[in-house]
Order: sequence, then structure tokens, then C-alpha cells
Amino acid sequence: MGCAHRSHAARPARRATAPAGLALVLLAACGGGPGGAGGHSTEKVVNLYNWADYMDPAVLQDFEKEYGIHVNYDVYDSNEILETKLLAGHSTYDIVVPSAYFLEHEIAAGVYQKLDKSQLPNLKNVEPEVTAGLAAYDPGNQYAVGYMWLSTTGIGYNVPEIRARLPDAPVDSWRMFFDPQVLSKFKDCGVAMLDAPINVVGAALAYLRRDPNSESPQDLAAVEKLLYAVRPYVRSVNSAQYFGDLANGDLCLVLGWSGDIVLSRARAREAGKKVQLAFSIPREGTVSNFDVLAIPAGAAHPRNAHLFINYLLRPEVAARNTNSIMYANSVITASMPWLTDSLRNDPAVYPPREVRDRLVPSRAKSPQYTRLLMHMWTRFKSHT
Ligand code: N2P
Repeated sequence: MGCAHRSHAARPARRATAPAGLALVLLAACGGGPGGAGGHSTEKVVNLYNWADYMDPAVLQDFEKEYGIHVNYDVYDSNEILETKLLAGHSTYDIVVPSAYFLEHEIAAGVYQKLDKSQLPNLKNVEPEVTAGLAAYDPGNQYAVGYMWLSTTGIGYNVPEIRARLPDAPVDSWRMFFDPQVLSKFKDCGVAMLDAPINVVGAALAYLRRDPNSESPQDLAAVEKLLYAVRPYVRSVNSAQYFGDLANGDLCLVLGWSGDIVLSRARAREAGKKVQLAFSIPREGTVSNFDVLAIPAGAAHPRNAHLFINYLLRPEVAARNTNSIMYANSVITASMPWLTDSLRNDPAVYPPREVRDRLVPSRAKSPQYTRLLMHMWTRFKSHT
């Protein structure tokens, strides 16, 4: 533990600007030092950069117990932040967890190293459907491994609060968010939206019955109009606090991700709160994401990164992560026996085929469109 602590402190020292001697002293104190294949560090750590609440803490502890490798878990709350760090080129991370639609450009920009599949025998456990789906973003599956197979963008709501304000609320429709007449009814009990522009715009395009992956400036302008009309009723735009707020009863309606909302429902129940939550995938359809595990090009501990990724692909470990974070993992079938019954049968986590047919996986966007989108999004967020 002490070693892991020192190695954590040593991380900034590996940056070019820090005194090189310090890094060496700290590495030596950990019984390691530059060495191993390619001069990689032999410190017993792996630096993970991930979403908060996106891995079972007990899985981290068990990995450490089995391999003596400490996982430093650092958090971000948007793909955009992760990408900015990776592109700036001075990340100190060994494993990151981007969504597949970000992965495509990041691979092209050279921010990842190819996986050494000989160190990943548990790749055989990943559902073939997931691997095939990921190949659309990572041809040949060279850089990334599926982590969580499915997050859908949908509606989370506090059932009694919504019913009290609008008994026939259209909870299975995007009208809940994009019809100002409807949304205005819920302003007082708290409305939040993800700070994930591609997913929110995708949902709005589904509502408009347009292609959720459209890059047309006209479609974006139509979405901007919709978003401005509802902005007065949206209390917050974030992807990290909203599900805790929903569980506490501080919000009554969120445009959020499936697992987060299922998790907040479970937390509210555990806490014995009166908050009664539900999740719906709107009938107009929605966007879905895969999240993956990838190793940045400059990772200092690639061997440990491979060991940890391989560990996460054990069916039982994948199931424990799903049981904890409530997203469907990429191992799907092989992990099923270890899932809790309630999750295995939860259509919010494992949607039935007819619902899955309405899901449109988010795709990578061109740099030109991304610029337009980000400008629109910044205006939207600051608009009151
Ligand atoms: C975790 C959020 C995970 C991102 N709270 C879903 N794509």
C-alpha cells in the first residue's frame, strides 16, 4: 500500500517538466525501476482513468489482492474531457474508458497503442456481437476491448412527483423533454440533462424523427431551437451528479443514461427513501453507446494494464461490475450466471429485442460538425 501511495505521488514526476531524479528515487523505493520490455516501469500500479461509479470497488480490491498491483482510479465526467487530455499528449494513464464513438478519432490521432492479444486470453469471453459492433469503430478490434456493452439515453423520472403534476404525462415519449408545454410542468421539482451533446442532440433528432447521427447543419439548427425553448425549465446540465440528485429526490426528471438511472433507483430503495424511480426508452427511439477499455500510447505500465483488462473480462468479474454499476457488460452470455436476478430480468439494463431494434448507436462525427456542435452546446448551456 505504501508503495502504491508513493508511486501515485511519483506520477507527475514522470512528466517531462519534472526533475527526472525524483522519479528514479521514487521508483527505486518501490522496488522497481525502469526495466522490463521497452523500458516500461515495473511499479506495481495501474493508472485507470474512468467515470465515477463505473467499476465495483470490490473488484479493484480483489485484483490488487490477487496480483499485488494497485489500481489508481482517477475520474472524469465527459468523453470530451478525456479526449482533450489524451490529445494533449501528457496523460499518465494506463487504461481509459472512452465511448466507442469517440474512439474512432482518437485511434486516428494516434493516442492509443495496439493491444497485445497474447496477454488477453479472456478476450474469448467477450460476446461476438459486441466485438463485431466495435469493429465499426476500431477495424480489426486492434485497440479497444468492450467494457460495458450498452448504455441507452432515456428518461429517468420520479413516478409520484411526475404523476402529481401531470397525471397522463407521456413518460414513454421525448415530449417529456422537448415539448416545452410538458417540460414546464416539472420545472419546480427539478429537471436535468446529460452534459453529453452527441447523446442529447441524438435524442432530440429522434424526437424530430430525423437521423440521430445526422451531421446536417439544418438538423442541428432545428435541435438548437428545441433546446432553447426548453432551457428555462432545465435546472442543471451534467453527467456526474444528476443520478445522485435523482435518488435523493432533488430532481424529478432527467435525460440520462440507463445504468445511472437504474443505479439511482436501487440507491433510493436501499436508503428507504420515498423516492420511486423509473426509466423509459422513448418510443421515438434513442441513441446507445458502447464503452471500451483502451491503453494510451504513452502508458508507463502496459503489462499491468493488460493484466487488469484481462481480469475485467473474467465472466464473474464482469458480472460483479454489472451488479454494482448496473450497465450491461460486454461479456453478456458468459456473465449471466453471476448476475442478480433482478438485473438479468431488468429491461432497462437488458432491453428486449424489439426495444433494441429502436436503438441507434452513436457514430463518430466529423471535425467540422463537432465544431458546430460544441459551439451550439456551449451557447445552450450558458443560455438562461
Ligand atoms: C457512469 C457513466 C457511464 C457512461 N456514471 C455511460 N456511457
